[in-house]
Amino acid sequence: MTLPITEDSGPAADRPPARLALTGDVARPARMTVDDLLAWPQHRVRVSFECATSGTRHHRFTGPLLHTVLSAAGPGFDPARRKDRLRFLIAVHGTDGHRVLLSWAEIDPDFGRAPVLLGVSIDGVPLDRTGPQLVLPQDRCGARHISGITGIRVDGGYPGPG
Ligand SMILES: Nc1nc2c(c(=O)[nH]1)N[C@H]1C(S)=C(S)[C@@H](COP(=O)(O)O)O[C@H]1N2
Ligand SMILES: [Mo]
Repeated sequence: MTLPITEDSGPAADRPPARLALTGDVARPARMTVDDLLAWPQHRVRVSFECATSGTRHHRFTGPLLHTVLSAAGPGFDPARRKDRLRFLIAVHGTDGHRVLLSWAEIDPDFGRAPVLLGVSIDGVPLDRTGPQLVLPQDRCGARHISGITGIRVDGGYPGPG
């Protein structure tokens, strides 16, 4: 009797590559896969963070800088005027609805210089089916390390007071 050839049919193997929608005040909105994100210079980082529920966690990530990827999309500020960038927000959301807001200035090399990555692998495992993960080496808490990112929206229209 011939047994059927069983393929790797785990949930990850069945899924198509995850896509991330880059939208908002950018000249070139895009839908990107983890494969697309490999086109940028890759950084590697070890992070340790504390989780309120599961204690200290350690991970290795690789991926491009968030600032590099978003800059290439052409955010709607005048790059020559540093002050013009300060009203921009970056909203990042994951498949499960977990959401985080960053300011543009936080990751801008002229201001906060936070080396935030769009992780494309975690602990040596590619994230092409799960989607990229936000990596914030400067954070003590793990909560902003959003996994399964489905969307990033750049928003320069935050209304000021009055
Ligand atoms: N999409 C998504 N990412 C998330 C969360 C979440 O609820 N949804 N929780 C965060 C929290 S609170 C922590 S501490 C880390 C935990 O990561 P780890 O358990 O995989 O180390 O993931 C973060 N990323
Ligand atoms: Mo957490």
